[in-house]
Amino acid sequence: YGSMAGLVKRNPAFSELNAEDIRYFEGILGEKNVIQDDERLMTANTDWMRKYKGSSKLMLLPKSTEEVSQILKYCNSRCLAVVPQGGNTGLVGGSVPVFDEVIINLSSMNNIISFDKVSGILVCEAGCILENLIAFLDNEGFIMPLDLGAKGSCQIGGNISTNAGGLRLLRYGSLHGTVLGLEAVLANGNVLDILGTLRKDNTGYDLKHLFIGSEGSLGIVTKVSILTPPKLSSVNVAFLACKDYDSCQRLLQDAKRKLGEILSAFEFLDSQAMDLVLHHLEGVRNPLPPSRHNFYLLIETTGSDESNDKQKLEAFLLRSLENGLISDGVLAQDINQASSFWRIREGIPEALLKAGAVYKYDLSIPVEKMYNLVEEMQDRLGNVAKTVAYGHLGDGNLHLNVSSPQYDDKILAQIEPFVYEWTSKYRGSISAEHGLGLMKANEILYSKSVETVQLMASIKKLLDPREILNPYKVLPQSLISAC
Ligand code: FAD
Ligand code: 2HG
Ligand code: ZN
Repeated sequence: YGSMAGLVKRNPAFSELNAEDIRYFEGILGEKNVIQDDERLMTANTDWMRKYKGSSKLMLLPKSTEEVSQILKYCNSRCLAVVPQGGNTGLVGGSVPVFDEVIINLSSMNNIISFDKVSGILVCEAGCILENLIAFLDNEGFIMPLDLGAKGSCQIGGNISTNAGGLRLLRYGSLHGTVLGLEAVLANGNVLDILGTLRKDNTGYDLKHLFIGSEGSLGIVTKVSILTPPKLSSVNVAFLACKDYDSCQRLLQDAKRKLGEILSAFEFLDSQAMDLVLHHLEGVRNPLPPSRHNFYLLIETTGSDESNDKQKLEAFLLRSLENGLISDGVLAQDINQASSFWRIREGIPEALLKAGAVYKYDLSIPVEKMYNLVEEMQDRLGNVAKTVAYGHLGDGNLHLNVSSPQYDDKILAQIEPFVYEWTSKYRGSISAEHGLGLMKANEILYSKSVETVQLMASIKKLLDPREILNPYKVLPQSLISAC
């Protein structure tokens, strides 16, 4: 598998599931929402990369906050460990059990509760699939403030629990800004109602932030209130080629200045990422005339003045061609062409999966240093594995993937701890947007001080004293005490 599950030991303080537990859950949820079927369990036990695999014998599908509360209250009293699960698209082994933890999947809690057209505030249940929310809002003339390649499966509760970044963060900011409130069920079953719909509320500590990005380790998010921007009429997408990384950086600086308020995405991929997509994804082709380019950029603008916005982008592209920052480029002529450009960028994780084994690193690094790491990594790996680099350049977020036909400990030893040490040296983050999960629970000290991690552990202890919520994830094993 190439995962770290083998390095963790089951906490013996956790109880094992028995027939009486099953009867209790069937009593509160109804038989059809208590899943013991092998095939469904196999899917729920396995992560998107097929790299992390648990052996849970039970998945529960609650339909209401009250049911989540009853489940947790019971699990806490029995010391049964649980894994909150959304769309199971997480990339750090956080959404599947490590051992026999009970899976609590939120997919049946998928109702939209309210939408206020004046303020743009959407309130919904945590199990709503992101793409369904996007479609609902489109009908109302609004958009979600976040978008990501996994939108067809990921849930808003999962997005919030991972503090997902994605393709629009550059324009609309992180979920810490756009989530206005939420409802969460604590380990002991208590329901915390902080489902505010206010832009401004300074009455004491803003506790919703604890649940944004805590990866199911502090509570189960059941409802969400989120601020959505209006859908603007003019969206333009350009796909560009650059000869070197320095040009990509300079273009980013120019784009921020010259495109200003209409800039809505600035994504990059290197030639290895492009080759992979063209090779593995059906129907995807390079929109630029055949020629070898080292880097590609996808720039999107979103505004309200069709002719002005387009003119602005065209003038920017022309200038960039003239001053040599881009070596080629194409502007999408219609919505289908725009989607085909996005398909190239969003399809990279899928193409990597098809190529074989993949080691994923999701790093925040100062933009000017970012590609040095990729080059140093490729030098270390020689020809035993390939680096594939892409990401949200506009946010300083590099997705460094190492691709090889099979998982191999020798390759892993070339990558880690080098990648974490390098990131730490530049005061970067070893998890820009995917979280720590199981993969990086023991690596947190590369990005956070001992005092900070100790405070996190105290907060965990306060909210989940028996540590039943998503054990072995997020915080180092050494801080996880027995129940
Ligand atoms: P899951 O994978 O089910 O769970 C993720 C974590 O959240 C787990 O720790 C789980 O325990 C916890 N969790 C889930 N639901 C709840 C809940 N209701 N309450 C409490 N805890 C919960 N991520 C980005 O940030 N940016 C991207 O651009 C991006 N692109 C992606 C593209 C692809 C193709 C794929 C496969 C993944 C991508 N991801 C990206 C990662 C992933 O999609 C996100 O982390 C997403 O937010 C996870 O949502 P989910 O519903 O699938 O959660
Ligand atoms: C993306 O931006 C996702 O495409 C996935 O965050 C990144 O697969 C990855 O490394
Ligand atoms: Zn990403």
